[in-house]
Amino acid sequence: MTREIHLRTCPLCEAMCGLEVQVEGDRVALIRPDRDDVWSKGFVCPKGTTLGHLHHDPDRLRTPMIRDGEEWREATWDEAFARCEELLHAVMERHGKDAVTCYIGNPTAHNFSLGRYVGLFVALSALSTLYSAGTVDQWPKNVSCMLMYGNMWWIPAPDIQRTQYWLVMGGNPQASQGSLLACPDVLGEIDRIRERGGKVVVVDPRRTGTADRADEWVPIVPGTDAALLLAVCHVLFEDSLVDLGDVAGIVNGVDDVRRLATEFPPERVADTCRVPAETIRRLAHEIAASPSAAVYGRIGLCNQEFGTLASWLVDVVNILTGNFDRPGGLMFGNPIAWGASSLPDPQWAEGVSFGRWKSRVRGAPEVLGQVPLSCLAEEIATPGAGQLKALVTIAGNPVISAPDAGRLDAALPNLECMISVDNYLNETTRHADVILPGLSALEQPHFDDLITMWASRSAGNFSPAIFPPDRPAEWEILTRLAGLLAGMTNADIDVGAIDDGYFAALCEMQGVDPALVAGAYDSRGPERMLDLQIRTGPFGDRYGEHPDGLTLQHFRDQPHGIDMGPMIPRVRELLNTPSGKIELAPDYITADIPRLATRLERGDSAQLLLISRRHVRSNNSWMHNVNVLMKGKDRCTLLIHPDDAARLGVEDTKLARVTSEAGAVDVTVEVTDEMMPGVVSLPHGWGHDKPGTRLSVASEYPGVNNNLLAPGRLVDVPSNNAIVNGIPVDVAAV
Ligand SMILES: Nc1nc2c(c(=O)[nH]1)N[C@H]1C(S)=C(S)[C@@H](COP(=O)(O)OP(=O)(O)OC[C@H]3O[C@@H](n4cnc5c(=O)[nH]c(N)nc54)[C@H](O)[C@@H]3O)O[C@H]1N2
Ligand SMILES: Nc1nc2c(c(=O)[nH]1)N[C@H]1C(S)=C(S)[C@@H](COP(=O)(O)OP(=O)(O)OC[C@H]3O[C@@H](n4cnc5c(=O)[nH]c(N)nc54)[C@H](O)[C@@H]3O)O[C@H]1N2
Ligand code: SF4
Ligand SMILES: [Mo]
Repeated sequence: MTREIHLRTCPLCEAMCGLEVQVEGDRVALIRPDRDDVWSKGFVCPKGTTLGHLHHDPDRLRTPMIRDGEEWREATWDEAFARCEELLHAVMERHGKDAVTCYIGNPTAHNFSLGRYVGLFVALSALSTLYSAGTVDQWPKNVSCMLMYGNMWWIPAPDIQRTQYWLVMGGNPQASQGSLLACPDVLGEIDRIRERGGKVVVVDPRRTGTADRADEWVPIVPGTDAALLLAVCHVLFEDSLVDLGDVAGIVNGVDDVRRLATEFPPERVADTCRVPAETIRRLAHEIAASPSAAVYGRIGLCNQEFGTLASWLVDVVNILTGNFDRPGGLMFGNPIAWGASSLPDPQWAEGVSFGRWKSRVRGAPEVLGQVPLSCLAEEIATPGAGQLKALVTIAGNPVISAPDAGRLDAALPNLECMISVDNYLNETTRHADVILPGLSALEQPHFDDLITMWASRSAGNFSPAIFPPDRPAEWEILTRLAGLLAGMTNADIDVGAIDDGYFAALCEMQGVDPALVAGAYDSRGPERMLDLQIRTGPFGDRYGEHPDGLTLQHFRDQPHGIDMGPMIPRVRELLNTPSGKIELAPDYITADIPRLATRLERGDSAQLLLISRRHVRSNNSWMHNVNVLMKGKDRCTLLIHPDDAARLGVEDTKLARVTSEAGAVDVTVEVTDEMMPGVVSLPHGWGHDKPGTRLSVASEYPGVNNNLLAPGRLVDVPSNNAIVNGIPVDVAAV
């Protein structure tokens, strides 16, 4: 049989690797890296080569599913949407619209149509609350970027391809491939930094695979990075190492940071962080002395007790040392196709404020429009006016990924209506009334959107669908669901007309007359939107105004992608704060420093502290159904230092019980000196032992869900982000 070759970008993570997909008939025969991809140049990880397994996975849903008592039946799309209308409208009539909410999960950021249409869904559905994986992920960084630069999604990333010094805090690209830092082959970049005489330091409670590739590993007590970074600022001021460089004229609040940092000399924080004061002093001097340096923090700095302070201080150190908005420092991406998230958000037209409303049950004030994900369970389970009765999940598995996962799992059956837009019948969607499956990665086009906002280069690559589907794409599903939530009936909803309205609004935001460009298209949906994103982006043709500029057609013609060069200084163009300057010391954030000071008084935990980890062969909770990724030794183990293991009498390869105030799990122990004493680690994304799922491979390797241990009440106060790192636990032999 002849083999067709298709080139496409892997949509699974922020590395955006170029793949060569070899197809025989309707089967994927082989996937290997595309060595000529302008961005990834042949880099790939084991997950990327399994897109064919995902596509052919017999467990993957291809037909809508409707619950019939305890049974499921396959349904037509018309039947499924009719059932959605019936259920949603019944809840809205009986309990009002405030009884309906949605949960938006991580793959939304990676999916061609979900990423571009989730904004339409949110605007049109006009739900009063929504939950997302954001508050178990990067919400602290969203808060700090919103207040410092004026847009929550312009997140500056380390320019690791040009830096001479990289300080990695709470990130493990060896597993994750980099996050809020889009660059292929991050470990290769670490080697290259070192080859050109630079230095890489990893601050992490665990000696990770990334730390092994770096020059130095600095173990730190979970949740104490903000104290360490404030002490770094202290040293920068004390030793006259502050030099803002190019951004000197556009920064407010340097004196405020100086004043605040005075209170945090390294000697004051050293015991709490368990990092020697001289190490902190040396790090500050190394950052300041290097020709260029980039401090970077990721999930370990967000999902922790002082996530906002830590995320903010990462940027502060870069700014104070002149490593901001210049090559080799922290820089903003310059996407070829502007991301939907970079558009001005009408809710902030009058400026940003917090706590505009509070959650009903625990009274959590909203932050950037969301309350903690852990509120969802109690809002469903607690009777009274305003109780949630209907939930729409979009590409999310919160029964695994949300703190206090056991409570959410127990609460979901109380709903009168649950609709899931998802490709699997899994731990979460087993509670749904209707499941509306999306397309596989190979059934839809691809061109990254959000992620390019922090990409190391202005590169782009368009992937047409390999197996054109015979069913709706997710943008159509979302648009129809949003129409139903807006009170329309299926008969009233004209998905195409709604999309035309959306497209026209986007054109107007870009200063393009929709009537003039309408003729350029004979199709609707995200592909049309992508062409607009490219043509009105920084390199675009603006529909003929710049005849040499780019259009989507250029990417169709160049299947290995187009690279328009490295990051460039952009802060002056992007700044959107009321003052027009970088706000180095936003009051909202610095008001949290007293809480950090209290932490310094608290002393060491008598209990062990549990942190999470990732593995290169897992992807959050949903790729454990790919058999080729599951071979090899058990990865869902409790990592524990030999001294702790000996003290507690737990043994390698034997079971231990891990107990927190939220719950307990029994898990296999792995004794290793890669953990610092006093800290234990479990991977996140496991716990596939629930009945009623359709995950034939994953259920053979269930593992345990570490979010059964994460108490939902624990949040980083200014951001509402979950604390899933640094959870006090007891460990005992079973
Ligand atoms: N303890 C602990 N908890 C954590 C974390 C941690 O480190 N530790 N990390 C947190 C982080 S950073 C994140 S992002 C969240 C993730 O939390 P979630 O987003 O809730 O979880 P995922 O495991 O990514 O689940 C993705 C879901 O989308 C479905 N899916 C996959 N691809 C598609 C698609 O293309 N279309 C549709 N419609 N569905 C699709 C899958 O079947 C699955 O149900 O977990 C968070 N929770
Ligand atoms: N293979 C794979 N890739 C992924 C994912 C996946 O599940 N699998 N998930 C994707 C998603 S949704 C995300 S958000 C990114 C996350 O990307 P990363 O942030 O790189 O994620 P992790 O690999 O979990 O690394 C987090 C590190 O933080 C450390 N840590 C924990 N607590 C603390 C602390 O208090 N302080 C410090 N300094 N360090 C701490 C942990 O030991 C761990 O090494 O990865 C993405 N990429
Ligand atoms: S690193 Fe792996 S999962 Fe991420 S884009 Fe590349 S191949 Fe895909
Ligand atoms: Mo994430």
